[in-house]
Amino acid sequence: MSLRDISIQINNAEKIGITYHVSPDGDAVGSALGLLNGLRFLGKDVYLISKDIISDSLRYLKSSEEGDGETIVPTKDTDMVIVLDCGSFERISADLKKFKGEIVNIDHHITNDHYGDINYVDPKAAATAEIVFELLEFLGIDFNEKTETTLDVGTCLYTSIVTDTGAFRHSNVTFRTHTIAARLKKIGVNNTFIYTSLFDNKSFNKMKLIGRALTDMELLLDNKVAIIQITESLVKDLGLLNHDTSDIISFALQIKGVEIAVLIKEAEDGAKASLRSKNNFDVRKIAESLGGGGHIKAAGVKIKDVTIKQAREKIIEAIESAMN
Ligand SMILES: [Mn+2]
Repeated sequence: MSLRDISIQINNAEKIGITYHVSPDGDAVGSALGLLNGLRFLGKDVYLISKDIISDSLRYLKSSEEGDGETIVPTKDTDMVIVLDCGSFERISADLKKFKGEIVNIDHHITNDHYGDINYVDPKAAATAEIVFELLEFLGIDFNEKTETTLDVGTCLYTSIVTDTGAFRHSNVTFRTHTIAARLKKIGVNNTFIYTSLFDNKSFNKMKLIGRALTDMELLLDNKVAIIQITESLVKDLGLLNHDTSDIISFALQIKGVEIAVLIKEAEDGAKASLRSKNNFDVRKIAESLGGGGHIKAAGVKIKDVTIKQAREKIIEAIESAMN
């Protein structure tokens, strides 16, 4: 179904829930709140469904307080749920098992399994927010006009784009990405404020964790692979349970000659690993060989019932065989 047709379906819906993937990142939250605020401005009855509590670093987005982790099931009168930035039914931050209405799945993950009644998956979109921007235009939001609404919505969508493009540095950035960003800039979206809120906003202890993690980082396999390990005791020492580590792993990729960065985090029942690659090395394959998944340049895996040391051995082995 085309985006224009989807906009007509949305216009026909009476009550709409909007949700995203579990542990929502800046794209998930920005896309959802951008759509929510836009639809609300257009007079639609719309609300957020979220098992997750939206992280503090995204609280500057309008209506983010509605992501309080308390609305999990759609209300009885909901006839449509729009799921954004989520590749599979299992990963939705909502319980839709008993939902009888229409599920609209809008996403940019190439691995999306088309779980919706309506599916719109565009892997060329750097962020799901690019699709939401176009959808909102079809719905009647005029992004040429500077209003309180376009500014609020624009701040949400710009946040998504900055998040999923690594602040415009990744290879997923296209002409469309910059065009949308430029149009949002033109109506007054504050790129510096967004960047600062997202990245220059760390707690002192988070910075210490980065320091300790980097101190013990190792280079392996001809200095092409950087490995960072984070133990539970280190995280507990610094009072940083459930913190995000995506910014730590990106430091490892900044090293000259490093092709693959690995971050292994000790968990209660095993270890979680994130993998990133700088050029074209497919880390998704490595993650998949260990039971995980993701994208070519960013993937993850959870390995159960292992020590962090054993997890490290398994991952190195998998990388070694993938490199040969
Ligand atoms: Mn995304």
